[in-house]
Amino acid sequence: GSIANEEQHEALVVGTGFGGLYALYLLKQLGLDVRAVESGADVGGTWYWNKYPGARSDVTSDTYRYSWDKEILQNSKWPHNYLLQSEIQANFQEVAKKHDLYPLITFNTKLEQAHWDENASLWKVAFSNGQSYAVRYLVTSIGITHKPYIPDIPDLDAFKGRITHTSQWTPDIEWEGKRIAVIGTGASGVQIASTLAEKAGSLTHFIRHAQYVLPAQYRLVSTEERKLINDRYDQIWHDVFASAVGFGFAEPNRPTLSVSPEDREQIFEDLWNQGSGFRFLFGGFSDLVVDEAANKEAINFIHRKINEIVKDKAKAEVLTSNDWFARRPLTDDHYYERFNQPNVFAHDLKKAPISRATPTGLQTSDGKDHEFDLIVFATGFDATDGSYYAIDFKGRGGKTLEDHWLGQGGPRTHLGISTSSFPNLFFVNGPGVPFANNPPVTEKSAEFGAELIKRAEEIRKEGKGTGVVENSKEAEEKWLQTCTDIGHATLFAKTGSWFFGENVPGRKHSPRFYFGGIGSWRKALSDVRRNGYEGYSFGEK
Ligand code: NA7
Repeated sequence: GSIANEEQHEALVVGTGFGGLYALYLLKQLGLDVRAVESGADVGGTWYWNKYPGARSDVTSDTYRYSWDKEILQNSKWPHNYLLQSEIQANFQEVAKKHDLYPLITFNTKLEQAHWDENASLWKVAFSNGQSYAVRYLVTSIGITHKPYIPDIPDLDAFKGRITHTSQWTPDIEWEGKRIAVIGTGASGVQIASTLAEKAGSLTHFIRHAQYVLPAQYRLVSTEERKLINDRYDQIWHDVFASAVGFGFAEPNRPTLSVSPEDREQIFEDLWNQGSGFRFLFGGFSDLVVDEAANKEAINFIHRKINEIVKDKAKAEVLTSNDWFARRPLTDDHYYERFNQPNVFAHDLKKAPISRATPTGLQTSDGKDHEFDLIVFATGFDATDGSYYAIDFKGRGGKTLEDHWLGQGGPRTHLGISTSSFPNLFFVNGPGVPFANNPPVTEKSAEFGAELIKRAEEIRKEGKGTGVVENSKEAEEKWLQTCTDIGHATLFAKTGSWFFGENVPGRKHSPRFYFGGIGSWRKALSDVRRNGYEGYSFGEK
């Protein structure tokens, strides 16, 4: 039944980052009565929250943006080859203003509950501000890295200094001249450690798994270069959407061992000088993430660089990884050289893990007390599907998403877009979308959801059925199998990370992404469309 303060709308979008803001625009264009809720105080999603010093994109400025607004694409200003957090945030604000999206968004408000009402064929949703809606369509774009993960450290409350997680950084945090601990060496940990080290009193990077960090080669983009990019934009996006990883650089079809050692060294050197971890991993050779011998060549090259840059051999050793170079590649211009400062330390957690916190810092298992004013957790997120478990979702028969996903070993979706038993629920960037440059993936993901909604509305209005959209169990099992098979053919599957849900203790190893690339995912989407939305039912009579 309906409750007193329940508002009726046709559709609700949850989240206003890359995916949500575009989904909101698309549903508004369809003429639906649509609203959005956003837990932050402004648009931007991940880029609204992650304001830590050094937060920036490591995808180049030309393709780390929307492709669909040609006017903004041509005119928005980006002086450098990478975007700072503030620049990305400004871009979101520009889009939201131009397309009149602000009036549709309720800020500082979380979706807390979403229950499917079988009789009414509506989602009954409740928010942290006490409001509730009944909506026919629910589109979630709640972020693949939203819910912070902070490991259990005994006695952490005893620490008298300041504690923060990278995604919870606020500008009032004093750090210049302070003694700082950074725990974690993912994209966030490397960026923040490199930036804080510049003006810290001292900085210790606590490293459990060292990583491979490639330079960014951050620089100004000249007017001529920008004009060339603007002129080529149609072609750039065409290539991005047909490619594997979608970053705008060419993806050569050249195995690493097909060239001579001298040529290989030169190619790696050129990639190093061009900048970007993504380019290094995907823009030089075709097989670095699938062939062990190829991967080893890349590893050896980077090890040589670390040894050239880092003068202190003991520090260099801690910074040197023994794992495959098959996690999310990292990018930073100054990370390794910071360790040449006498006040910057690399602590090997494999040798001496943190045993507990003390009022003045952290104690490691070798009995050493490390004193700090500030502890930064760069320990990542309960990523991808993790964002969903914070919300009380109930689908058909009261089934929870946690049951449906974790209860069966991991999330399963049809193409990353939807899941069975949860009708009229559309994920933007759900588990099972391609691992690739994120903005292009969110666009195609939002567009496919909007397309299914459009089709459902047609069927309902023509009286041909209820218009309730749901994918079959078989369809999602098949996609999960595809993601598993392709994932297991890569070294990503052998290198524990959030790509397979392994960063959160207790989770089973199961793919969170499709590693087959954007181009072939789009082909799968268009095959579904061509075959009358194969795998989907629309409540046809
Ligand atoms: P990531 O990539 O998940 O990195 C988390 C880091 O935290 C990683 O180095 C972990 O070490 C480390 N970690 C996690 N738990 C612990 C404990 N208990 N002790 C020590 N170290 C720990 O998160 P990010 O925020 O950097 O990046 C997430 C994505 O957001 C990123 O890829 C971007 O696309 C945006 P491990 O290597 O597992 O040993």
